[in-house]
Amino acid sequence: MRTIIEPFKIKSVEPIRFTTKKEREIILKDAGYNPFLIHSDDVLIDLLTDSGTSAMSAAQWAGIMQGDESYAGSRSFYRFEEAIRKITGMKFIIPTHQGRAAEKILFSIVGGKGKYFPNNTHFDTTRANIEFSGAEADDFLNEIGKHPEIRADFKGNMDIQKLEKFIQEKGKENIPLCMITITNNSGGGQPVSMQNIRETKEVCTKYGIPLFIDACRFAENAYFIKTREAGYEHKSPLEIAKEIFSYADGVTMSAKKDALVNIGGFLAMQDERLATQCRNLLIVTEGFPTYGGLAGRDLEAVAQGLEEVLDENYLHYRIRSVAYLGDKLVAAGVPIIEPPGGHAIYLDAKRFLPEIPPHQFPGQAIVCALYIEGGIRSVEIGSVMFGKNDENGNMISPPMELVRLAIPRRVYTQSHIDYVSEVVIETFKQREKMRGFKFTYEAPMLRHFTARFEHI
Ligand code: PLI
Repeated sequence: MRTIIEPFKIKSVEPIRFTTKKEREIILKDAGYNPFLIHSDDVLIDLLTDSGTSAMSAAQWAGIMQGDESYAGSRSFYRFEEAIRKITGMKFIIPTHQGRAAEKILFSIVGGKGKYFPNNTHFDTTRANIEFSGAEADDFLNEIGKHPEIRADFKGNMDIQKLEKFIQEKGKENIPLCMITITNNSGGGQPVSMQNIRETKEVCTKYGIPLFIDACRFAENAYFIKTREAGYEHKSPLEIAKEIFSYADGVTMSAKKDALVNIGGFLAMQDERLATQCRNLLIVTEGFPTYGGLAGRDLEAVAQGLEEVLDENYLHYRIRSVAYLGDKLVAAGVPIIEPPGGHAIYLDAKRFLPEIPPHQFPGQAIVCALYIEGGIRSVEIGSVMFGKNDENGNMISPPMELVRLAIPRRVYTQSHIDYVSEVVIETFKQREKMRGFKFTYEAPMLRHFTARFEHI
């Protein structure tokens, strides 16, 4: 088979700045060993996130020029609405400035004390918005999804039995909606099968609970269904996406992922009463319902991006280029979540650094080592991000300790990725030298963004 090439030419380039190892040691120390606090000019390859970091196409930039900046009734809004409706079939489409703004509006209305929200795995902002409302966020990831070393096709699937048991225990009247996140970002960017989405919907229907899809990476999920689930191999990504959303009563989406833009999001639903409540809150917090926190030009770029992301050549390249990095690391013995996910490679910090216990943040130790070794910025998804303290101040760790290498869309070439694999492999070889960390500052919520650390 021939090399799978980037399905685009590069028209505009942005230089990256090289630093020395000595310089990076100082930079990282000054940032309290938290790469979120580093100046991006000091990063060589930025794999912190795939969110808002995509390269836009010439057609998207052309759309930027054509944006209609009218306060009300903008032409760009109607294009945005049509593009989302074509894929999701939702009746009510509400633009927001990013995904968490959609979550904030939704959970301010349906959340509150005594309410429960199940999901395969809540992303951190979703969990935070639910908890901020006073409600409880609960994860029901299928058992196989919790074992990084096991290769399976759909490790993002919901545990349907546990979900149903939970609904019976808590009472359907206390569960305003159920969510499913595609792909499952916090569990390794792993896809959810169509069958599992259908079964989740069946359980929801049985108890009269609406199903909302967190659709950040819906196109990548659709492509996994096409290549891994029987009966979908001849369907287009658009046809598959339409079927996915046919099981949903609502959608939240950060357009910063699979809409290939740098800012944007939306909330969409079939229920008019809920949509009216959401729009009323939108006016207070985001803006008028035909722009909702975005400029007309942003709405154009989202509409165009949603078309481009469903292109099969693009998705083939996208999924393969992430797997390319994963395959190189596995061949060198580096422990990762297998198989590679859709938008990122997740290093398994528990197996990478078995000597460093979760409360000493092995993931953070790897994140820091990758930066010093090669100027690569990654993010810990483990006890720093999701750890909680019990009443005695002891940390309760999440099931996995991971380091995410998120691949921005259409940004890095194969040689950048070759470089990344070399740095990760070198870091793995030197793992005996790595030490754990402790907090010197931690915020009460979403602590990973602003935390500061020192070496143990
Ligand atoms: O970053 P926002 O507010 O546009 O979107 C929040 C959000 C919601 N759901 C999921 C599954 C996400 O992955 C997500 C944002 N993800 C980020 C920022 C990431 O780095 O993965």
